[in-house]
Amino acid sequence: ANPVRRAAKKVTETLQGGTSAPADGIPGRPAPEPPTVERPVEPREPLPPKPDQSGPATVSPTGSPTGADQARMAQSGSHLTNAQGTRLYDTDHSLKAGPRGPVLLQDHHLREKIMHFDHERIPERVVHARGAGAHGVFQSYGTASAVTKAGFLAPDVETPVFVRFSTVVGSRGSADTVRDTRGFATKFYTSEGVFDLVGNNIPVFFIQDAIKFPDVVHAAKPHPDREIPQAQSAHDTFWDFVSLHTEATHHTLFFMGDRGIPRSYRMMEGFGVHTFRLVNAEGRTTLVKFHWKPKLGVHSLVWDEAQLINGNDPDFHRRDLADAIEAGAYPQWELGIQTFPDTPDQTFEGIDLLDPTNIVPEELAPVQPIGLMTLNRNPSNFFAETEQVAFHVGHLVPGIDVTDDPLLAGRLFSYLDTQITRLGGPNFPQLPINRPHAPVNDMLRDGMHQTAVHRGVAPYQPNSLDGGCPFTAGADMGAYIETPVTVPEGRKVREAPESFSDHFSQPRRFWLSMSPVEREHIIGAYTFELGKCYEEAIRVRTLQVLANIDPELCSRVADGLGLPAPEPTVPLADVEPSPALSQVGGTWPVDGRVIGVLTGPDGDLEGVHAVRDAVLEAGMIPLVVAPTGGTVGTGDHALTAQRSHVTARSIEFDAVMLAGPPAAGPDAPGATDGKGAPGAAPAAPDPRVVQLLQEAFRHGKAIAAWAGGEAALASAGVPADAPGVVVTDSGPSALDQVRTLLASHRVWERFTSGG
Ligand code: HDD
Repeated sequence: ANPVRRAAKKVTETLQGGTSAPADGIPGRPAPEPPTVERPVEPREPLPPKPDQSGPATVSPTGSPTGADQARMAQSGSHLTNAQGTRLYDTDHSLKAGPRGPVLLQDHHLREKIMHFDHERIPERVVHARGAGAHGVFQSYGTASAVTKAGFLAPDVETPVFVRFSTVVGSRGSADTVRDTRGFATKFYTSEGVFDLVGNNIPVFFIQDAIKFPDVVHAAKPHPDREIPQAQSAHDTFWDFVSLHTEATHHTLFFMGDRGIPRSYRMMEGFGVHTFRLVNAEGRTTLVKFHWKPKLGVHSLVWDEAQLINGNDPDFHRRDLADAIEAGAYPQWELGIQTFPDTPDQTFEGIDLLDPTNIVPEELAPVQPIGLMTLNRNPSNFFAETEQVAFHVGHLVPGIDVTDDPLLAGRLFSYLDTQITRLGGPNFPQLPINRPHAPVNDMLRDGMHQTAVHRGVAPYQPNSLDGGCPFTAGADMGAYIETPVTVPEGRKVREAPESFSDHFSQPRRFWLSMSPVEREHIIGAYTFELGKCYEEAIRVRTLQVLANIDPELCSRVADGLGLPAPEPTVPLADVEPSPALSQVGGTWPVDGRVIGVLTGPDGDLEGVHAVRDAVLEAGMIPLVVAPTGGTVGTGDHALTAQRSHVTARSIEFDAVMLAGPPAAGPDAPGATDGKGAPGAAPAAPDPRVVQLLQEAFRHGKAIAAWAGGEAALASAGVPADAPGVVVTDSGPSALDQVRTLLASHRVWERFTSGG
């Protein structure tokens, strides 16, 4: 059906027909290109029509080229060609000496095609290999202008961005919803050059000094002998390391908490982690920490759900992000800063700002919003954009400078270095996704994969042969000038400052800030992870770490492991909780939430139509589940089922609604048509529906039933009067209550003992 393929086939047939030139061509010249065929963009049921997906934008909102033209050039013209632009008439058969004869070595098309294929894969990222990206725009509020001269943070400036979210430990093909930290890296294509904010969804890090990065990563990666487990921290080497290296305690506690299993990339915070130094137009400096706050709130999966997802839909987060953007439910984050005076000791309220295992509670230093990011376009090509994007903490713009955080210092080396292996040479900034939108006039030359054709004869400074060009700029012309901070004099030492040695006060603050249900999740996570370790010594040592955080945490995990709980070896820190760390207790927008509506031929299809329309109206996504695929019902109320009992699983839905009597199970009489035998007692619902309801209930999801749908609840052991279970007389009224429940993310009352 593809018109371009049809056109190509026509030319192929003409050539094979033996004429020396196509009928519409001039002998000796290639046939003219057929007119460009616009491919229709069809909306995908049940999502609303997608926005323009016609390809990468060639011009940014500021009018500068995005570099995307180049990407299109690789696909210009409508005829299939080889890499040199010569048209091909057949790409399905090798050149042979007769149809059954040997393949000829002279088949240059075969050799080129296989050679390129053999080299299609590049090394995956050594960490953060698995990820998903999206384009968007950052709108500055201008509120940061007092503390930074960065042009993109001036009032009303819009800057194109590309964001890549990732897991850390797993390989490129690993599952999305593993327990792990998530990367949150943003590339701002500013008019003063590229600024990368390479952060995570957790505000602290495992190590205080970059020299420990290979250690923590080797410990977290699969065991080197058998290369298992994939994308997991629940194994001996990880817990061996973090129990010995107690500065990892805070980060470990964070990702044993709910932030280790986010519901969606759209519902994660992002943190720059380190303290950065901002410089304003007068040269005054301010220390800051960067925060991304999702408009949808910070929400997580529950562990049982996360594990089911990894089997059922390993691409869950990737799909969720792309589907939401395609449906027009653009995710948004506010960028904010915590600001601290740039004092010589670089501490705030006794907290060492150079120690990346510390947070500064928001109650002590509120996060001040400085702009809004909206992700509104999916990548056109995963490899060219998401895989080839290269972030670097040293991609800075005037007004944003680094501090002496020793973790940041090592990163300033590592990110450039890794691209040489991963992207095959030093010219990765020329790849379309990495190209700055500001004019580039560097004196970097040659190297692997050089695509620029430089002019002039004097790529050196100073020169007279190229007229002295290009010229260096001063501060008034937007040059990047390092802040002339005073460096403390000292001896050369391999040591950490004394202030880096408290590894338990901040973890204790985190624990005390959690709600009861979040604490249950943390206890469950430690019990699971340590229960997967073979070495008892590692479990015992970790219990000692937990004893130094909190006795209840330690004793509950010890109970689960069947081990005695040790006494703390340090005095328990006297710290105030930080309520901002808890994810439970608020209400948030429901945009992009997925509602599964279960029905069958006997269901209230009119009601389902009304619910479906109202769900779409509310910016959410309805998925109709019926016994089989295809159409449910007949006449005006007929509906298309997006999922059948074979393809549906609870994990896809944030809430489940039952519209009418449940379809009978496969063993029930007359079950094939979804109806019970005439006159027979109501048949037991399909066991897959029962399972779906049980999972949704166990995972704290809203469940609603009307028009007889409630009959399935009893079979699933779901009490009709349980919290978050709605039984009502019409679909729209059921949806109203489901919306209210969804605003709190989950029915928290259901989690009395973990989940
Ligand atoms: Fe890193 C990738 C975030 C410490 C070395 N890191 C990488 C990515 C993120 C982070 C989000 C993926 C970027 C992408 O999507 O392409 N890394 C962090 C944070 C850290 C951190 C928030 C601590 C605050 N990283 C860190 C250290 C080192 C590295 C201490 C080395 C000394 N990180 C790398 C790397 C990666 C990387 C090896 C792998 C692929 C890449 O850089 O481009 O260079």
